[in-house]
Amino acid sequence: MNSKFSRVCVVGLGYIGLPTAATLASRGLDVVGVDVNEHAVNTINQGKVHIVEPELDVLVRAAVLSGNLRAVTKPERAQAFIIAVPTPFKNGMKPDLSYVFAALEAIAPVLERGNLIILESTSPVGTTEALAQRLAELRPDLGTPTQRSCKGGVHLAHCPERVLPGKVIRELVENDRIIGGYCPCCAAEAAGLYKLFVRGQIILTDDKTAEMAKLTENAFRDVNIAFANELSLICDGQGINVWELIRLPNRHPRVSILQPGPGVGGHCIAVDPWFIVDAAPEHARLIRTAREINDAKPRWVLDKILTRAERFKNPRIACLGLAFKANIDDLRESPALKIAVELAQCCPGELLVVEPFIDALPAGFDGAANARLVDLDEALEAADLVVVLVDHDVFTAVPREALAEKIVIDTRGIWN
Ligand code: SAJ
Repeated sequence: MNSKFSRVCVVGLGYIGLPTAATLASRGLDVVGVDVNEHAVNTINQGKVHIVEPELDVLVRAAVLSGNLRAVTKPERAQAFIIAVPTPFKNGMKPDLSYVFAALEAIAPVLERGNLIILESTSPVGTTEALAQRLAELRPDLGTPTQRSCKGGVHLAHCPERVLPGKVIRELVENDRIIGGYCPCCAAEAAGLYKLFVRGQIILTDDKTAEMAKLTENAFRDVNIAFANELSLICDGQGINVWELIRLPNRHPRVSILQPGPGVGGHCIAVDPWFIVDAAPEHARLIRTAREINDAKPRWVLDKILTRAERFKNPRIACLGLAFKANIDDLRESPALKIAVELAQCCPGELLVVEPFIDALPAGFDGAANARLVDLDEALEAADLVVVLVDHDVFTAVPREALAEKIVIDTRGIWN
């Protein structure tokens, strides 16, 4: 394909940056991936991956073998720079943009006139504009974009990533892509890059609207999950099976309720709605309440487990899953992890943790002598209580006979 972009530098080789870098490399571009984590850089240069995501290993191996993808610890010159670093929150649910600004500062020395900078990290409204201001300070010589015009200097856009962990490789290509330009010329430049690999529609807007669009998608999902979680508490008190219940209104043509669970985890849905609340605390009442409902669910599950365990002097509790959702290894903000760690601290018995996607218990369990990482068969054999915290396929496939005479707490409704 004829394109002005032949060399791209991707800053941040995590769940978004690495798949994006490998996808661009698979389209024949020369891609330099940058990460401060040397272990990640070395692993990628061996054609391997440091994270679990279906099909990513094959894509990265091919990209590295072809010579189109290289990982380094410092940015190098390129025509386009993609920033895909974390935007967590810090104390008081305030956005922590330190990684984004550190990435900009790292690329600033190698930038040239005409380059394109894309912010993919989910960001509060105004972040792209703040980057433009910072860039003007860092490299006044570049004709950096100011006052909504790039004046033919450096182009800047926010193109939020919107892929679902577990389906990243497919969604990266097939999803529609929102491109928010700092000015219309910036948006057009960025569209030229995404056209190289996106099969979905490319929709142009301004940077602020793009920032808010991404936050809105995740807040919408959070509110819908909070509705399901609230229903699960109501149904529990009334002796109604919430999963059976939800199937019924969902047969209505205009009702589509999501699923309750042990809480909402991950680095996106459990975090991003707070960026809206932080910016408009007086108006974002529903969004805040949804966050509070979802954040309270792990405590409710924990209390339920402890109540059911009371009849045993030293209960053996099998906790199935630690990840924040099914079939991935990601433990960030995971409600399952929160519940299991607390259980290890307050349970008098033994905790048999099953998580097929990790090799050792994470740091949260340090000092918890009563907790062990075991395989599924051992846990099912020994446990008095079986608690499903994650709907990994291997758990869904457990034959019902293996659960006979066990107390089962199924927070995901997989054995309904
Ligand atoms: N969950 C439920 N019930 C449901 C659906 C999800 O309890 O019915 C829980 C999950 O178990 C998990 C959490 O919510 O703990 C979040 O999982 P998810 O699958 O809803 O979303 P993420 O965080 O993996 O990815 C989301 C996606 N956003 C939307 O679907 C609107 C994805 O498209 C975004 O790219 C991603 O956030 C992101 O990076 O922002």
